[in-house]
Amino acid sequence: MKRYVIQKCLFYTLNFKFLRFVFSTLFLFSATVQNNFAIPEDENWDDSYGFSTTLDLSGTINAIAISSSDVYVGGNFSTAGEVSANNIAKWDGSSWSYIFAGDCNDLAVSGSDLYASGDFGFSKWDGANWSSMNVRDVRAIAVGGSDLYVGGGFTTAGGVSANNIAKWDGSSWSPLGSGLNNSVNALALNNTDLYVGGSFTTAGGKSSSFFSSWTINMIDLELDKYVDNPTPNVGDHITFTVIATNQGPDAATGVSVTDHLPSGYTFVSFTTSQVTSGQSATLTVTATVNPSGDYLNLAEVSSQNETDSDSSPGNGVDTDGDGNVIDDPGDEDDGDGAVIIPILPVVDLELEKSVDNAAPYIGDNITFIVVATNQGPDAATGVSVTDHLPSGYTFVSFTTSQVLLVII
Ligand SMILES: [Ca+2]
Ligand SMILES: [Ca+2]
Ligand SMILES: [Ca+2]
Ligand SMILES: [Ca+2]
Repeated sequence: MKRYVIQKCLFYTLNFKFLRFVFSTLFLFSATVQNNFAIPEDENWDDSYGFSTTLDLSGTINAIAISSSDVYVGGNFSTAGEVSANNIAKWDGSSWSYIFAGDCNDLAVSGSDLYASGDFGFSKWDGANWSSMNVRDVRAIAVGGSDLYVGGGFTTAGGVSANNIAKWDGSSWSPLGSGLNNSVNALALNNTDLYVGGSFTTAGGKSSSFFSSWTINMIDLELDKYVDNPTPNVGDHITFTVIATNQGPDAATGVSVTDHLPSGYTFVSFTTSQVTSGQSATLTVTATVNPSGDYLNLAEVSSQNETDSDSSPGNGVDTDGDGNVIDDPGDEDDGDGAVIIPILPVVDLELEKSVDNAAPYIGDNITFIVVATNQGPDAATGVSVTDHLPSGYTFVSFTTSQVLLVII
């Protein structure tokens, strides 16, 4: 068609050559056309599927999905290459095969399954059979790991209430919060951010102008720490308890809590436990109170796999910088501290010494009795008594009684 028009122009050029400016204009036009013909075809594009080939498709393609080395195309066509095909076909790198379906508007591969949406609804092809996914009017599909996200114009997915967007985890449907107030036409997933576009004006009840994003695997870790005795004696055993709780809505994985026992304590033992729901975990640390040192004990969530809605792991406990780290509502909720005020024990040791015979003969055996008594109020430990037998005596024997060390 284009070549015909050019020849016609040249013809007019010959007939109106006396009009100089017209000739000039037409000459320029002619030169431009010649330049177009000089442009080589792009080597990047593959012409294997052209109309004159045996691999051509007979209608429009709306979606493409990749599964390993296979490429699925979906659209509105009746033949793929030399095989009859209804709207979905597979290209294995050398030939077409087909999967019978209605008009297809989107495709996605998750695991070994092909998911397709179209005038037939939303269905899964497992390589041998179609099965309905029980969602109507799906217009966009995104795959994240083993999860599948679909958007469209629906209020239920597999019987579960879901407003225009839903997640399929391989076995069941679930909504994404309260969803969108109007239809979803586009989805794209980037790590943990699912971007959503459509005709909606609210997303999750929040104002949103036709575009929003949903954070996948949102969690809310909270951490509380306390000590069983805030005023122990030096030398006492005390126990710190750290409770990490996930307020959800999604499951938390890879959660690590860091608790550095400061210099005011000597480590004794620890235990961990996880409640059956998997939503909270408890760490207890037993330590001895040292006579001096740092007694402020901090604990914080130091890592996790998912995104926390209101805190970041490993950024310190005093996140508001006010110096308070103990149950401070101004700090992030994934860290906490506990402190003690150590008390030096007070004792009152008394010692009394007596001899059983104050006027013995030379050579007699006599007995000295040393009584050490603790009048308290705290326990006395590490008590030593020294008794040097002077040169006027020769040692014979000694006995001790635990009574001497009993605390009063
Ligand atoms: Ca949190
Ligand atoms: Ca606390
Ligand atoms: Ca934090
Ligand atoms: Ca603080």
